[in-house]
Amino acid sequence: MQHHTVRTDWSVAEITELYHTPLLALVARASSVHTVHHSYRDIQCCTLLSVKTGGCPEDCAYCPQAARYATGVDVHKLMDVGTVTQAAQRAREAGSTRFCMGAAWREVRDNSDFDRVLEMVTQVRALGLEVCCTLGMVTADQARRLAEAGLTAYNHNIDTSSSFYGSVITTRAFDDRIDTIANVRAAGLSVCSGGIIGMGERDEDRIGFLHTLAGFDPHPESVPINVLVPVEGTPLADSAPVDPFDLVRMVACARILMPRSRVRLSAGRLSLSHEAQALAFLAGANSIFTGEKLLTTPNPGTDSDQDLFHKLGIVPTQPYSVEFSITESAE
Ligand code: SAM
Ligand code: DTB
Ligand code: SF4
Repeated sequence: MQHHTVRTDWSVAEITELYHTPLLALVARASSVHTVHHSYRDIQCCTLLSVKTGGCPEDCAYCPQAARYATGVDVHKLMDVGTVTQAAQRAREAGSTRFCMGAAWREVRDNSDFDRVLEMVTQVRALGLEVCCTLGMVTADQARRLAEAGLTAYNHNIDTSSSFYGSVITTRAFDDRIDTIANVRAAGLSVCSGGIIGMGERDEDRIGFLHTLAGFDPHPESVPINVLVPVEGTPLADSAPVDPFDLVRMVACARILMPRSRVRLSAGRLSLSHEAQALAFLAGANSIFTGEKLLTTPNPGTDSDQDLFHKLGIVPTQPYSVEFSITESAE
């Protein structure tokens, strides 16, 4: 049956047709794919921590942490291991099963800071959490060392289509991102890669973005779909707000194209009503970032999310059972 097939050979024409499907029919199809591979009760809660903040040499037009934009972000050198493990412990107590550490680096360097991140990875993993890092570009050897330290997944977003990429970032190329993702995969790590909508991209760019992701073999296990959080001082500060239905459309397409992946409703949830988030869950989103803050920008707090889960009858993935969450049978 079509729904059981995981394909990596989707054509641009097929994805274009999918993308332009009337929304309710698209959501209905995504929902039927979702229930084959996942359970609606299972939404993974993840916690982000910026372990090294601001001062980044890159020019990503959306990013509050790029040194060249005056965004008022508090620049902070790499945190101590103890501070990070305490934050991970609190995240676990608050119900998170995955802890994601972000650093505002262009790339990882083989220095004492990297050694410290490796130690953070080992200690957070020892708490029984999935551990993800997003540290910029990595070599094959660095990815291997992260895997040896106990890392579960590495996040490296392609962000948008290859053709729109240069309008958003000029200090590195789309293919650099692809190379890092290949290094991560070669190290046996789980891949987390997605992107952002609301940066002025056209439908064709969203389709191209989905086409690149759906063409990875295997697909990224984790696909974050971010809605741009416009930050004062960045070139994209005055971007037009995203229509929540566009987010739902992207989630539904991601779910249909990459049936087994965890699709993460990531940045931008503050601009979404509970109803819009419910529709995104119906369309196949099955993870959120919880807690008051993403990396540097605000996020709905625990009260709001617990209220949302309660209203929808969602039981977040339980701590300590994370190994089983992806294979859990459908309802
Ligand atoms: N420096 C590393 C890198 O670029 O890969 C890791 C950190 S970076 C902040 C991680 C991701 O956050 C980016 O790839 C981007 O997709 C997302 N992001 C950053 N700023 C954002 C914003 N204002 N709104 C939505 N997503 C954002
Ligand atoms: C991802 O795709 N979104 C998260 C995570 N991966 C690292 C980061 C969102 C950051 C939003 C802007 C900020 O808070 O600085
Ligand atoms: Fe630096 Fe990452 Fe922000 Fe780009 S997205 S400016 S690489 S921290």
